[in-house]
Amino acid sequence: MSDFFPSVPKIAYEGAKSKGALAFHFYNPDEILLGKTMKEHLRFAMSWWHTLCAEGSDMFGSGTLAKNYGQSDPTAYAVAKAEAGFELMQKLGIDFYCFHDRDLAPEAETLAATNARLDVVADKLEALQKGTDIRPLWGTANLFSNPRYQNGAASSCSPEVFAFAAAQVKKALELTVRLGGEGYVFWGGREGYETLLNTNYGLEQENIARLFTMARDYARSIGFKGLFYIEPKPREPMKHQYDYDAATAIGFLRKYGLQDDFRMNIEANHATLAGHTFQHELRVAREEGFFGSIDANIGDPLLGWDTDQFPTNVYDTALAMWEVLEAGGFKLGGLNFDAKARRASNTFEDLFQAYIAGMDSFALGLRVAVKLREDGRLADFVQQRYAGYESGLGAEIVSGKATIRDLETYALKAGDVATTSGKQEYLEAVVNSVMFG
Ligand code: XUL
Ligand code: CO
Repeated sequence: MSDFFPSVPKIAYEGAKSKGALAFHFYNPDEILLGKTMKEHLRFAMSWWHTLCAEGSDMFGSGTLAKNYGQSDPTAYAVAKAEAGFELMQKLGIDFYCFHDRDLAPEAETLAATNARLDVVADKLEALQKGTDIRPLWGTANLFSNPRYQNGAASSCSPEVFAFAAAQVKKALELTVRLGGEGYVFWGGREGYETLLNTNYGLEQENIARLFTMARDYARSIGFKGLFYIEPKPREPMKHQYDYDAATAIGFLRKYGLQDDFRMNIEANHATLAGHTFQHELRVAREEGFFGSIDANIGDPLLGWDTDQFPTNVYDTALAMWEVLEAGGFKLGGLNFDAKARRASNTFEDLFQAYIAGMDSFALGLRVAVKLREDGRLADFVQQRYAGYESGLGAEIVSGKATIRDLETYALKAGDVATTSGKQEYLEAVVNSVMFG
């Protein structure tokens, strides 16, 4: 193993009572819950971009933590970054990583030279993966940073730009397959519009579906067995992005016949930007049969932008893990920390502590979700609340037997209806009693 982070040991589980700052307090990877280890339930992944590339710059100032790994040559830097990534994952016991093509290696003068640089990094990644369980949770292509994508990628007004996007996706798919990746993500960073005055909305939507279809068909032809994901986000960088939220993206997939190959990658902060809770987005994905993967982070409800903070709110992680368990758990997806330490958390130790905080928070969320299921009060309440649809009038409505005339006859005779309490505060207290009892 490399030695980029000499002050950080392999992180061990020390339990809730330990005050160790570089230890897990709630994430005990081998502990069995509901028949699976915590590690199998949570399937944690490291994001290449925030973790290994981003140095903490913002629009008002430069980076606060240098991540050049002692290299200035772009290819040597890319290779050293891979070594640093593996050291970090192995110290944290993380088996998955997520990458954009551009995170693995910076762009060169031409597409051919860029691809050659990616091949060097892929050789290195293959060597590092050997003898470990580490592999990509998903790969993706960065179709938003280069100025050529200022009008969109697949949704660009220019077919030349569409061709460049397609070429990048093809190479990113090949890398994902070569490295044994289990998924491929489309986040439509610039797929949207700033003003409808210059936008052919219909053609842009169709062209996005064309790129997805080409990607699906090509990936299957080179042996990709994994899932594709759409990662919804309503805005930022575009004023309006087409994959606004899970419901919108699912409607799109069904319209274009992509529902068998694509699922949702739900990101907590994107839910906040859409005016939804994280749990809402997971519930929509689950109920529609599109639950897939999670980008684990948290936004700031007081701010209207994507702060990508490490998730530490256990109430949120508990309700998210409730949805994950109700969906039957992750199949090929997992929990990717699309999160960055705050700009003033400016040491590598902070980065490890950020991961520990995030992993422990999801471990706590899992533990609470398991207890909520065992407690049973929430599920029983919901079952009882809708029990009217199991017999009599309700069963006739659900089975389609009752006509609108029958229902009018019923209502005219009934006089009035009995109302039932939603009991929200009681249920919120139940969650608290399970969490802290
Ligand atoms: C941006 C975002 C992306 C995707 C992958 O908000 O979440 O990093 O996760 O392109
Ligand atoms: Co994301």
